[in-house]
This record gives sequence, structure tokens and C-alpha cells, in this order.
Amino acid sequence: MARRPLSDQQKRRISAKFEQERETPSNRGLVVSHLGQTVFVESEAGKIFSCHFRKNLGSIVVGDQVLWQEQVENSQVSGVIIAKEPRHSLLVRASQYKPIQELAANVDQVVVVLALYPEPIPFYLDQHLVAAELQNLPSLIVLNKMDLAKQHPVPGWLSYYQSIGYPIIEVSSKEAQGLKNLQDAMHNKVSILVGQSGVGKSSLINSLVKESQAKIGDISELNKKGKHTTAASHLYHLKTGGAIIDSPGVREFGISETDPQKIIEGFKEFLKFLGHCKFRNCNHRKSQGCAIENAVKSGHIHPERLQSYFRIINP
Ligand SMILES: Nc1nc2c(ncn2[C@@H]2O[C@H](COP(=O)(O)OP(=O)(O)OP(=O)(O)O)[C@@H](O)[C@H]2O)c(=O)[nH]1
Ligand SMILES: [Mg+2]
Ligand SMILES: [Zn+2]
Repeated sequence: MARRPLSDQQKRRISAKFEQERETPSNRGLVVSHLGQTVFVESEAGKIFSCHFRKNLGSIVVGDQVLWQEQVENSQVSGVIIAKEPRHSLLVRASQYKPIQELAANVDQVVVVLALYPEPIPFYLDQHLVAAELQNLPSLIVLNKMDLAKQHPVPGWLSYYQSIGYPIIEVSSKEAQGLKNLQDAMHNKVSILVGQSGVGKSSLINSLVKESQAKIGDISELNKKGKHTTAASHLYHLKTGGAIIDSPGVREFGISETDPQKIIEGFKEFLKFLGHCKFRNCNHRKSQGCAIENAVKSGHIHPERLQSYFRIINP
């Protein structure tokens, strides 16, 4: 159906609005939180404004650099986002039931937080690491709750991750142990903390950013399942330089990539063996002359990592 042409009055109203927008100065800002329809933007002066945004800008997520204008409505100052700067990175999470979720933009590194309790599970760690690798983001592993080491010893399998180049920082947010090392690793960078619910992401942020008051929840002793407390990602500034983003905990961090050839590149210790299988279309499952299988046999690749790859490509 053809659209009805605009009336003169409508045209006048639209051009008046454009005129007003052009004359209102726009400000640069950083998205620090996103709750439903409202986005919280921090101005260059460090003040937080609640803003709306136009749908035609596409998605807006924590870490986005934006242009926004002040709006006064019912003597309340709010804002409207009018443009979004190009992003240098975007961390996304896939889920079986929901559309792909964009978690944060412009992050420099992913900090996967594990705890001695609830007990870490290698496959979930692999999901986080692969998601980061596929976005070309470096990761580091933080092992929290070291104060519980007597009852819950450090899992032996973690040393493999260190051997393939993922730094591991042991901390206890409760006893303020190892926090300096973590602070140094996050210096002048934008880091996002990810990991299953209850591992202590928000607690760590509170220890590092005293005034942050990120919400902390109790974990249930009965079912080992963390209670979800952080509902939306939130960016905090580090006094020593850099920023840290808290994210809601999830057990499974789904991979948005579906091409097995690309997914395998997310396993960084596999890289040097790729392209060396006897058959070009090798699926690395008990195939003759498979370089990946041989690397598993010779102890260069941990068998569980190959199993994680199969589980990601074939959930
Ligand atoms: N023993 C011990 N408990 C801790 C430590 N750090 C955090 N906790 C506790 O672990 C529980 C969960 O902490 P949170 O900081 O809410 O965990 P989270 O990772 O932010 O969880 P979500 O927001 O649900 O993703 C709380 O009861 C904390 O008090 C620690 O170093 N040692
Ligand atoms: Mg939390
Ligand atoms: Zn192969």
C-alpha cells in the first residue's frame, strides 16, 4: 500500500524537530549500564544520565561510545543517544532458546572467574575461552575463594590451561588475597568478568572498586547452584586506570559461531596442528593420519579439550 504523503503541518513539525536537534549540542559518552529500554550513559565529566535511544542505531551495549543530547522533560534531565561509534570488539553469547546476546563492546580482555566452590567444570571454561578467542580477545583465568582451599583443593587440570598460555591468578575476595596481581593484570584495560553464578564476580569488583556496591548474593549450600544476583552488565572504573564490567553469571556460555572450521581455531593450542591432517576434510575423529588425534596421543593436546570441541560443534 502506498504511503499517504505528509501534510504540510507534519512536514513543519518534522523539520522543526530536526532543527532543534541540530542546534542542541551533542556530547560524547560511555554506556555504563543497560536496563530494558533505558541506557545509562556517563558523560565526559563523569555524571550518569539515563538515556533513550533510537531503534535505527542498532544495539547499544555496555562499553559503547556514543553521542547523546540532553533532554528536559517534566523538569527531569535525561538524554537521547543519537549516534554510536564503531566498536573495536564485541563479546557475544549464544543460547539455545534466545537470540544471540551482545554482552559488551570495546572490551580489551575477558576475565573468566572460577571459584574453588562451586566447583569449576572444564567444559564451561572452554566455552568462555573459545568465545573470547573467536572475537580475538585475550583471556585470563581468575581462581577465587582460595580461602576454601583446605576443604576444596585447587583442581589439578587447571595447570594445563596455564601451559597453553592462559594466565591464572589465584585470589580470595573474602580475605583480600591476590588482589594486587589482579589489579595489575587489569591496569589501563577494559576487562569483562564472566563466569558462572556464585563464583564471586561482583564480590571481586567490590573489593577492587570500593564504591561500586555491585550486588552480591548468597549461594545455596544445598544444590551447589549459584543464585542469580547480577541482572545486567555494569561498567565500573578502576582508580588505578582501566575499567571492569560485571556480567550476570551463566553456567553455559553458548558459542555464536556455527562453522566447525572456525570454532576449532578457538582452541589455541590446536592451531599449530591445523592443516597437517592427511585428509583436507578431516573431522579429527579417529581419522587416519589426523594431526590433532596424534597431538592428543603424544600429549600435546589434552583429550578433554578435543571432547569440548566435539561438544561445541555438536551440542
Ligand atoms: N569463601 C568465599 N566466599 C566468597 C568469596 N568471594 C565471594 N564469595 C561469596 O560467594 C557468593 C556469591 O558471590 P557474588 O559476588 O554474588 O557472585 P557472582 O559471581 O557475582 O554471581 P552472579 O551475580 O549470580 O553471577 C557470596 O555469598 C559471596 O559472599 C571468597 O573469596 N571466599
Ligand atoms: Mg554478580
Ligand atoms: Zn584431523
